[in-house]
Amino acid sequence: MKIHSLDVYIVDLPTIRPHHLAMHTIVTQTIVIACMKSEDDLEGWGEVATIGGASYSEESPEAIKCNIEKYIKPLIIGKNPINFDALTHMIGIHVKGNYFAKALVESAMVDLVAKTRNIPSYELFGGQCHTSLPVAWTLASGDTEKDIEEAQHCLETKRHNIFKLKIGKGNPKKNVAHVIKIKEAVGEAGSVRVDINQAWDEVTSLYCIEALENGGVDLIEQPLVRWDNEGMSKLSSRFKVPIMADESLGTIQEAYQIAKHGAADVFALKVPKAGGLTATKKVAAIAEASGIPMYGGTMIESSLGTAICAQLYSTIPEITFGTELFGPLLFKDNVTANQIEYGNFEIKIPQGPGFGMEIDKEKIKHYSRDM
Ligand code: MUC
Ligand code: MG
Repeated sequence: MKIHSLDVYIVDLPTIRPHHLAMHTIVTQTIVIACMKSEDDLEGWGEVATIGGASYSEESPEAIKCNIEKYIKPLIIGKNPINFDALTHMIGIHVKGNYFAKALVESAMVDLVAKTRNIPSYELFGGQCHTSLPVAWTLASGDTEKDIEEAQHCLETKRHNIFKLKIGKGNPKKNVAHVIKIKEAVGEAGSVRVDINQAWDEVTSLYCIEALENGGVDLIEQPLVRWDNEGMSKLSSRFKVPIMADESLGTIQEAYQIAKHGAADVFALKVPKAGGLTATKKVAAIAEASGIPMYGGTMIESSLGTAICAQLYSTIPEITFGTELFGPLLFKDNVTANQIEYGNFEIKIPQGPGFGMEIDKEKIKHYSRDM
């Protein structure tokens, strides 16, 4: 089998409500989709999501599309996608960084190969350890009463009992009070966690994390700026509440440095941050070897990207902090004919062939745009 073509689409999907993060408010979520075809016209589809153009990470959707078309695509046309790890390694020699772009290309290769063999993609990564995984919901409406209502609705409908609050924007003390009110309302029925998205300094972190720990919060995600591993290690050893690395944890080299310096208690995996599915498994191996529990993160992917992450996370035994693969629930519309299933506080891992999602090409056409 040979790769015959590779097309990349920038797709803007509307969300059901504004989603507030430290660096950006999402009202339309931009995903990048790739369609890879073999010479006999079989298709493999991949997706990565970005947040707020280039405001969350260096790679904007436009940069992903442009760099794939100009630099990555010519390297792989005519090659056999079954060698996806070797091809990713070869791409890495010619293209530095660009991890989201590389992850997108690798996911399309994996989908194509798995579909050709009529197997789920997770069989190419050692097979399944989980058929479903716990799934968090992010309360990010920006309003305490609305967030409490949303959390109670999630508990009543058995949709989610893990809640993440984005508290990197605005006054830290007010945000901590907002979180503690939500924890009081949810009580023992739910786990409340916070994501600061790098917005605090060490001094702010010291008093805020103490208050959050005393208020019953279960997990503190990325309080400090991504390069401050020294600060993250101090916080990890000072507090009982676990500190999780998200933006500071991307590549396997970063994973090794964090593990070596104790710069996090938990790893937030995300397939695009690492540069693909194979690289994410390698990050997971570093966590496993270091005794660090894992969490299945999201960049807020649509149904296709969620299936990609869910299938990969399903092959990792130590996802003990659950996942946050709620993306499709935040979108008003999706790009697949079938949908991701949720229930009993979990996401059901889609079955194959490939990532198990049937692409709705009309939807892609409808929501896609030029650069
Ligand atoms: C992040 O930083 O974790 C994931 C969930 C969410 O609400 O935002 C993203 C990004
Ligand atoms: Mg995060």
